[in-house]
Amino acid sequence: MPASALLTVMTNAARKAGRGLARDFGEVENLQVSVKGPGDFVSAADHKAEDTIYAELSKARPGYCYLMEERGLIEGPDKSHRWIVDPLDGTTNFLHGIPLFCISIGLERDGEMIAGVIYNPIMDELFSAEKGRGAYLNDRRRLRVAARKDLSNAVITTGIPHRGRSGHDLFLRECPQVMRESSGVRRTGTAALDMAWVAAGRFDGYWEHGIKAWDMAAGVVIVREAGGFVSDAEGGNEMLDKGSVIAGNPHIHKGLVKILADA
Ligand code: LIP
Repeated sequence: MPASALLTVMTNAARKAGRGLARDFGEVENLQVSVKGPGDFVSAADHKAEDTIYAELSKARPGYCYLMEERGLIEGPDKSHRWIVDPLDGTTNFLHGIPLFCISIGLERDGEMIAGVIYNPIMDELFSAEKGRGAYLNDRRRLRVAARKDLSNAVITTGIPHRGRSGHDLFLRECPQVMRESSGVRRTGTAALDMAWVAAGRFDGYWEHGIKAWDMAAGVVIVREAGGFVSDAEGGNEMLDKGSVIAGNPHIHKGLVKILADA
């Protein structure tokens, strides 16, 4: 299906910012061995990517509101549309020279996610979806969640809370349950890519607590358009407000909701 005008705008913004991030990532790999380290450089790269995305989106759709990782909330006259943007999801990976990071751009209309683009510039993989029009990889390949029905065959990805984050005890209760029931647990370090890879059928399911709306907004619509289910940790639809998410194909999603509730 040819990309709509909306997805073209989002894709162009993601690819343009992605070119900058890919260049900066090359530099970061060199900075690993410097005494100062790459910290300031990465934060500048993150801000630059956000500037690019903001400029592209506001040129194409003036008046929309924004929720961006670096700029926070920006009100516009059009209250029914809001861009939800993470210019660099997987910042810690990027900082350490690990090539797993992405740009995530979601569009919310009247409180519902209606379009999303997640772009990994290193693998040149762009995951996109618009409500009712399906989910695609690089505009060509239709995405479908995996068909596995049993948790026992499923590979599940998650996020592990680290220093300075809450939820350590909860994770230490939940993870053993999933370890016991599934065929493997993974941790990529980027929530947006976790969701894109669920949509692509690479992971069968994903759960995480304590993340932000911009980490998951685009992923919500991409997973759903690939035939998957997405909910908050209680099985409801308040992922963005609660900061918890469970995603997967309908069978695995159901299984995860149950075992995580018991944890
Ligand atoms: C990160 C997530 C990651 C999660 C981290 C963090 P950032 O986002 O995508 O998977 O576990 O806690 O929120 O900070 O790289 O944009």
